[in-house]
Amino acid sequence: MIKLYDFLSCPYGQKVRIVLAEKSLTYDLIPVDLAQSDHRKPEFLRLNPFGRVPVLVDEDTTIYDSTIINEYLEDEYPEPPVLPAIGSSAMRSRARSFEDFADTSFTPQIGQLISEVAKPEGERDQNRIQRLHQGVERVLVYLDRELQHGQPFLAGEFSVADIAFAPRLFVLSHLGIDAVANRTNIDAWMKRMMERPSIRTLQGLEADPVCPG
Ligand SMILES: N[C@@H](CCC(=O)N[C@@H](CS)C(=O)NCC(=O)O)C(=O)O
Repeated sequence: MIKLYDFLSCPYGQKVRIVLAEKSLTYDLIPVDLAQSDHRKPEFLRLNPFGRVPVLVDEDTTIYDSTIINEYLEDEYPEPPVLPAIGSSAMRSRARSFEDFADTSFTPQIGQLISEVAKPEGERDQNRIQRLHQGVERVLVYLDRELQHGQPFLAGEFSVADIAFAPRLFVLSHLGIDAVANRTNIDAWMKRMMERPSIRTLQGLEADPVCPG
């Protein structure tokens, strides 16, 4: 039985949970409470010396980092795929580039915004909030342009590219950011994603300032 060590509002853990749902894989979810510093306990550090969720254990195999976990799941449980087909090298690298961009730029930027707006009003850095809003706006303009050629998802079929953006894309409205106004391609893309039961598992999850991602 697969075990997933995770913190529910972690966007990286959500990436893995979407892939597990896409592939109809059952697993035990083992909560790691970041607010209680569970991730700094020796038993967790034995699984991931960097002390971060998510971690996936499949029999004798222990893997950390959402991208690497999802690559493992794709290798081990290939159907249905979450990467463009082997042989479509350009499309596969496009999917991976979007995933990397979401993980290293989009997701952390929104994490910072969540932390900043969670502060008591008098302590918020309004200039920082404005800069972060502008950064998110630039990404949305870019994504809308990337989706303009009528393909259903960022790298053709639904893939890790879309999965990596989904966790933070669907909390933007809680931050007062309208991702879809005047962006018909993003609007259609988000609606297509919401048709998938795997993406609907994100519904009701709040953006948590404990999770820096
Ligand atoms: N690159 C990692 C990032 C994972 C990550 O940053 N997880 C956060 C929670 S959202 C964490 O565990 N933070 C605890 C810490 O850094 O102390 C991945 O994709 O899995």
